[in-house]
Amino acid sequence: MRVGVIGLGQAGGRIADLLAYYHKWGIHGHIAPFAMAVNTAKSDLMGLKTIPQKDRILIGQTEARGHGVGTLRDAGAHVMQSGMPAIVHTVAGKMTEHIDSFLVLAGLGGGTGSGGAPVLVKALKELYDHPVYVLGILPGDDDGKLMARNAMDCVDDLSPVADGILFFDNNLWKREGMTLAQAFNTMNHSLVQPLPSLLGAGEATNGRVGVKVVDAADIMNSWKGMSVLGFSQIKARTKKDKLFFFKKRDSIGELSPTLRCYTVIKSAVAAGMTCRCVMKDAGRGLLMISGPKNQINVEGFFQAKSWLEQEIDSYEIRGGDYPVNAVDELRGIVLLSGFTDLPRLQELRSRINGNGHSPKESSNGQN
Ligand SMILES: Nc1nc2c(ncn2[C@@H]2O[C@H](COP(=O)(O)OP(=O)(O)OP(=O)(O)O)[C@@H](O)[C@H]2O)c(=O)[nH]1
Ligand SMILES: [Mg+2]
Repeated sequence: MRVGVIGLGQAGGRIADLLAYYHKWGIHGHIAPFAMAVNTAKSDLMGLKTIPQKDRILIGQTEARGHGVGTLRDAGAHVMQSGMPAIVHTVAGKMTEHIDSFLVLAGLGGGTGSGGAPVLVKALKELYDHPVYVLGILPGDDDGKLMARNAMDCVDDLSPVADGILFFDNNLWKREGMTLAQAFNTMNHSLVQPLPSLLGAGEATNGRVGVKVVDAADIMNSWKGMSVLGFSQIKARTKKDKLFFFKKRDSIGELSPTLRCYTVIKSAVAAGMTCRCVMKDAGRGLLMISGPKNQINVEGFFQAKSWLEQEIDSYEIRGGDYPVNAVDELRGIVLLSGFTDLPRLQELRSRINGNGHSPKESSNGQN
């Protein structure tokens, strides 16, 4: 699925820039024909590396004077509205490229991204027939109540207008012992890494067509409402591994091809979700295995699919394989979608209401 990427605010701009980088240098073909960044802070735009200068749009210069809107959502919404002619002009200039949908990226806790995302999504929906998806970053506990409130208000505003919202929870992915810049960088890579495998599946070119192809329509039909994404990878068995069969192998290395494919999907759900969820509340799902063609095992794929069917209690599961011979990992991707609520959203809601306790969850927090 080819997406037109628009990153808003600091977090949105950085993640859009990274996605543009993966598009430019990755092996997954044409996934993001264009990427733009929109911000009220000039320095954030200047710090980007891949998005071309002309596609970095500074809005609200009269109000924010290039310094951001200081976590004020209303101000973010206002400047997005007044900056819309410039944004629409740039988007219109990009539409000669074929895209299947828009992907709007934003930190939901700040002012520019949080206030601006619903305004932009509405405008894109009015102007184009393409679905509009949002990748929203949820604030961590350290970000405080104002950001929690902004995020919840943003989710309320986005839910009726966006086709799908994919959540990434900073609280779940933060790692201790790093500077903030390192932590953001690591989180952004964790978030962006699975996207080319997910989006690239339908864009496979000669020689890379799977046994069961996932196309843009499959992704669109699977990505509806609130969603989370799971990702895991295990090293594929190379010819060298097979040659040195007497070498001590780790437990993953000993798995049969069927079990390896099954395991990579289960691990994506168990350890690699962008945001915790209650699995059985998902309305639909999409699973994908990508990696060297000779390592993708159809039986393993179908076993993983029927496991997922049982876990999410829905027959609406799509999926397929995506052969990529240039990598030496087997990758499992699981998109769970159609949630009406998520444990982290409940947590943020109770933080705003002064109750710091987490809602009741299952033991591992995933299902
Ligand atoms: N994962 C991730 N989160 C980020 C990054 N930068 C900021 N955040 C988070 O995003 C939220 C704040 O959003 P920002 O994008 O900084 O805010 P903004 O949209 O620029 O809005 P203003 O600065 O208020 O104008 C907080 O939860 C931050 O922790 C980043 O690069 N990666
Ligand atoms: Mg900012």
